[in-house]
Amino acid sequence: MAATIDISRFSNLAIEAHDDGVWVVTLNRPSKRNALNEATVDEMVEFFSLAPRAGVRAVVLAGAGDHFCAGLDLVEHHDEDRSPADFMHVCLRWHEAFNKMEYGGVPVIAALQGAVVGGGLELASSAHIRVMDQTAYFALPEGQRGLFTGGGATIRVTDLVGKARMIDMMLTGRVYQGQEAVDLGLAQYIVEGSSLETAMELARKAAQNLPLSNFAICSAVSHIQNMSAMDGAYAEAVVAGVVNTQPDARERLAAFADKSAARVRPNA
Ligand code: 1HE
Repeated sequence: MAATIDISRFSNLAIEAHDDGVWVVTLNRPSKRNALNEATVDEMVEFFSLAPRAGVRAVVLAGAGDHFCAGLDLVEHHDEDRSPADFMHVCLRWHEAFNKMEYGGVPVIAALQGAVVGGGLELASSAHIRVMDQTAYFALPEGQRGLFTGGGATIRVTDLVGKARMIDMMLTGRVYQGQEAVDLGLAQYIVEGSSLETAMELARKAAQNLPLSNFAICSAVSHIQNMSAMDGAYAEAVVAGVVNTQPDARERLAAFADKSAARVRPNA
């Protein structure tokens, strides 16, 4: 059942495991602005397939260099001169990777800087939390390139910003950045300093939750969104039945009952 992740197998991703169960996965083609070629997506499928069974408590997803990710590798796409069927399979592979992130049950926190564009935004929108720095900007330049989104933007970016803004971004190449991007939901945090540092703090915090609680949060919420309200409520009850009676939670509940656990207070 348990899996191991052999870091030496990865070259397009730089992977680093920390003692507290936080893993840092870095898109590592900065000279190509971390554009997503087929090999990188294959490595993402491999990592995110293994992570839920390998004791990974949280993942920070980052991009090396000044840009998070420039989206589809346009040069590879040009050189491969793909058939419709070929590109459909490329997209299905992206979906496999991104679904494993969103539905895998391990918290994924994206640390964003510079361009988060096209497929880069599709990738970022598959993470559970997005932290941007002051340089980060979001766009869907597919329209200008004679392309269309294929990595889930029609679902995930539309979920974040709504249909009208998504269509505007695609038609006009509109760029969002700064506080406005947070206000629209493209990121949940904007920081003055390094997005990686804040993403690490958030990941360490999430990693302290019980794994089964995190599994439910980072899998059930997304699944339930795809259901009718009736079925979703039913699924929620079933998941809560399992999670909320887990033996590992008893210690935390006891600490609340004996008043030794921290209380929820407003920020100072
Ligand atoms: C790339 C890519 C790429 C850079 N594919 N190679 N995505 C886009 O339309 C974004 C395209 N990229 C850009 O607009 C810019 O490159 C950036 C704003 C991200 C960065 O600008 P800059 O000035 O720092 O870099 P650059 O000089 O444009 O590029 C540096 C190198 O990265 C250069 O390679 P070199 O070998 O000539 O040095 C570029 O070719 C390479 N590079 N971006 C391949 N995207 C499943 S459907 C998804 C649909 C999409 O994602 S459409 C793609 C949208």
